[in-house]
Amino acid sequence: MKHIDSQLHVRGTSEYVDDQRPPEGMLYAAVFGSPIAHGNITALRLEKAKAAEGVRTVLTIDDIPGSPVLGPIIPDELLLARDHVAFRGEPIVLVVAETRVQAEKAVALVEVDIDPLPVVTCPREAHAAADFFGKPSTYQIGDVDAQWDFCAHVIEGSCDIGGQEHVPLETNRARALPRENGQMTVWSSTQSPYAGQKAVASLLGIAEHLVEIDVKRLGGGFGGKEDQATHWACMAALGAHATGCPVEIVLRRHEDVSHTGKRHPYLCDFKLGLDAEGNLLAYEAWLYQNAGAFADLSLPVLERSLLHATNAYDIPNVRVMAASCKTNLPPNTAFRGFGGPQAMFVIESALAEASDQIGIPRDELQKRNLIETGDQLYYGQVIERCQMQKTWDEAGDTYDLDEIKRSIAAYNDSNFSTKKAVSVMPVCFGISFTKTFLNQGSALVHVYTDGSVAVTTGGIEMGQGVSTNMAAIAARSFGIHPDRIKVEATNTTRIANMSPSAASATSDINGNAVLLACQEIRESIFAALQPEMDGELGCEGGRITLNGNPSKISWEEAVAKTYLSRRRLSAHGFYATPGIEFDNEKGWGTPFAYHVYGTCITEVTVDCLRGTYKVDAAKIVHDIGRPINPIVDVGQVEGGLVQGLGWMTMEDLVWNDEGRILSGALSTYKLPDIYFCPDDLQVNFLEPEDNPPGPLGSKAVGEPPLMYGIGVFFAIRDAMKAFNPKATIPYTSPMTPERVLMGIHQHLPAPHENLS
Ligand code: LUZ
Ligand code: MOS
Repeated sequence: MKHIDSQLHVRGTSEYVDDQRPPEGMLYAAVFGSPIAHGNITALRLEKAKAAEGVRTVLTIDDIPGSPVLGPIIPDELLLARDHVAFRGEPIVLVVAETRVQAEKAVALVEVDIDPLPVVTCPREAHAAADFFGKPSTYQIGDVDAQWDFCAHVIEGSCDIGGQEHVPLETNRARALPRENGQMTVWSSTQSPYAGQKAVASLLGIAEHLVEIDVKRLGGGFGGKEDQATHWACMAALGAHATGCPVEIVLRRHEDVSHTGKRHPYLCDFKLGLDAEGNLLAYEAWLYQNAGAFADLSLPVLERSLLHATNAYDIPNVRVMAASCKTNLPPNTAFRGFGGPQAMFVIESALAEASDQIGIPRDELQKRNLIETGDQLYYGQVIERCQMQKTWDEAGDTYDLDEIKRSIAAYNDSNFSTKKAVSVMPVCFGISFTKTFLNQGSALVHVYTDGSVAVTTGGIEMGQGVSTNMAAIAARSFGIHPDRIKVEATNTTRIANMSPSAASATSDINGNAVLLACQEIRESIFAALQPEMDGELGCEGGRITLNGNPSKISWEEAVAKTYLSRRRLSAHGFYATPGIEFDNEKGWGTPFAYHVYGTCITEVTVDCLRGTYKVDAAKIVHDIGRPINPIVDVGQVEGGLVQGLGWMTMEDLVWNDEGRILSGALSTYKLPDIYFCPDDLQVNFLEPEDNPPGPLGSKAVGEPPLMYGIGVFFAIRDAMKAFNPKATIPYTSPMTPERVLMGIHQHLPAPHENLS
């Protein structure tokens, strides 16, 4: 079964927020953002903007009828700044005009005076000033301090990890339509319709049931629309409220980059203790998160970092300390992996450093310390059904790692200016929202009397294929062809209080809710048939089965009979993930329903004269449980990998000391494209095995593959060392070609010395 949107996408007929025919009289909004990163607003002059052609209204915080306050965890943000700005691009004024260009021209006429304040862009500086969101926290097990004396090797170092811009094809946008009795309908490109509903209601000072958020699909989210799509839904709703007309706002790429947050950059320190054989005894890490100007989701992101500090390794003594540091960058936010990737980069760096200093190959250190079933992680969870070693061994065997190493060694012996290297990257990623209460979801299933089916869930289709999965689940439950199922837009009037589509858990939570709803309808149908059909009933191949054998009754006949006997053909399913509990303060419990495992072998060639590189191969063995749809899953694995490769190599967010982004356009912020993708990209799944918490035994797939991309950093690093063994290469990402060149050519031997 293909992705159900694939035909629409290829033909360009899939509908997004601004593809619907504009309602009559629709106006367009644009935002004026702060021209500097930090300061106090002393004057705001709007006359010229108000007088500009086509302008209907120019709005400030004083025009907000309800509460201007936003913030999912800490209510510290204003939709429009009042007297203080904390990042460059922070929205101050909303202009509503008859066309988008008129609104943008009027924005350019807004005048503001701001008394500048000192700009902080470095989290260590914020840390020194104790300028935090929340308070720094520590998760630990064992006694790290008591271990160092017993370690044969104690390794220390630091990492400087770059952020990442989400770059969804569809930038942030929303369209709001005022309705009778003060009601507001908003079409929003959001991963979190309920967050949008709540925020619009509070902004307008009305009850939540008066606000309807509708989402057909997104052109990509990647976490960037988990919380920060809310702002644009609010902007559209504010404009619509003020004018009484429908209002749309669509950000241009450069606006999207400057008004919204990104993946968090982190600065980190690590200390790793090993015995003489390379067994890990103790690990300590300090994570300084660059949170940006407002809290947004930084604290839950930091929590996920705290829960992924040892990646796939069993370490008996662990202490991880983390602080969310306030800086004058746009508020950084959710991004595929949600803090996990940064923490994993740190432990992989520590292992690379240990390998350099001790002389044991990195993959030997990794393999020796992989987690196993029954190991207790440092936050209390005991690992069940561990597939870590299995994916590692299968990757090594399937792709013949030994042969790869031999041929790379031979290549490097006979080539001077280009060098090859291979890395192995294990991934262990926890599935569930770390805020336990978010692990709930609902589905509404209708069966019409012709046997066609409509499914609504709280899951957002953002390209990842959740709709395809929902259709497959309902189709399997009713034993009918998936083309009999329509997956409806996600809408807050059909599904209440939904969690964001995030944490890789969307198919799990919503798919289980679909199963429960379908089960209720099946029981209703079976009850209608039971008087005449005595035995075990089921649905398969478009028919009702009796004791496992096809009966004469088709699905359509059974549905018609159920209707005529006045039994239900609609049901609402509610699912809450069982068996999880976590004390966020103590950092102890069982936060995850399960973990996803996998191993990626990455091969690179580095041109050591130019600093450029090529990813020759990425070969993955991934644990997927019993897949609902292997095509969708392979797509997620490949996409996650490439997004991770981009994060580690070319996606370079550069800020100047004034907090201005210097790589804020696609001309300066380089994304991986089809040419950058590994020539040889292979994805194999482990032999299917039921994952009890997943719908139909499946496992979540959205985020874990991103972290396979981390392997490329260490492969490039090894190739650099093959060229210049004396190079000291810092654990600074992304590993751009410039960094490769600078790294290789430090400590280069003088020309008369023999390089080898
Ligand atoms: N969002 C969230 C997430 O609110 N909580 C999480 O634990 C999470 N994890 C990954 C991605 N988004
Ligand atoms: Mo996310 S990082 O919105 O799962």
